[in-house]
Amino acid sequence: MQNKQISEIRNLKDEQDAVILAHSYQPPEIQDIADHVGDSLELSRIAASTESSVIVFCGVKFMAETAHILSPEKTVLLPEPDAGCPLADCIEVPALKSMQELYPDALTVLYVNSPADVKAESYACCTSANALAVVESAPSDEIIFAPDRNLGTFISRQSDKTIHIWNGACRSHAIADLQDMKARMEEWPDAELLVHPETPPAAWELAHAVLGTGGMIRYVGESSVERFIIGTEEGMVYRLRKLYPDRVFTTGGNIYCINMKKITLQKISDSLRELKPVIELDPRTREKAFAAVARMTEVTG
Ligand code: CIZ
Repeated sequence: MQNKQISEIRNLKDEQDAVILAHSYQPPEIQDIADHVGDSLELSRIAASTESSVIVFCGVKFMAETAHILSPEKTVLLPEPDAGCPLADCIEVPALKSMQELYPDALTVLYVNSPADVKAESYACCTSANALAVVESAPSDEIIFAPDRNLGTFISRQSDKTIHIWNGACRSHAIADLQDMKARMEEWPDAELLVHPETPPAAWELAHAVLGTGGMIRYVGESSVERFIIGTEEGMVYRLRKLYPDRVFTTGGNIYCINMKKITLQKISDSLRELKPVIELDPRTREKAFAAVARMTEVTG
């Protein structure tokens, strides 16, 4: 059954001149069928430069919206329209505007995990891969960082700027199970624990390194350590195992995002056949958000 679905997707992809992008948190079979697997920053850059006329985005809604903002002339498909992001949902325009009124000299740096209309009110977006670099390159010593409080705190500890942090969090990472991380470390005392900056500061204290997913890939590649405990969404363990078959990886903290698991092979195939659901944004919002998203893609982490 799976083989039939895979060959159907490959045929439809050619017929529709499509490229399949998958986030590193996607399930194994989705990562395997994708043309590119990566983090938000890598996938945004590919979406901006691809020559394919259709982009099938296997991730969550804000990621597909970001691809649409960068490539409005392409058809961007999100095979499961209900794949949302509770972190993105925890910020809305009126509340951000109130914070901006409170700190009129601050520039807003917005984690890309956010709605398009909020991006439109921000100076620049960032991902975990380049958050510090975006904050440092913003032409103000005062920054509003939203919506992830843990990433904001992580950045503020490395920057001399005054950073006002929004009180939002990723539901999966913020409740990382520290006891599970400790138990894995006891089982594998020679292993290194890598955690995501969306996890709480107490997890950073246990960890050997605090990194976004792209940073984790680089870190493992440059390390001579054999075993790693991965404190981010569990899909990342599959990605790392594929990239580094000579190393050993396990999950740490039981971090699981239900929204990242909503896309299936069947949904990709239906989406390609029917060319829907298409991501559309109000053109004014899209155009206004472009500057903030483009700044994100220009800054290297
Ligand atoms: O930026 C991304 O893609 C996310 C959600 C996590 C990461 O660290 O790559």
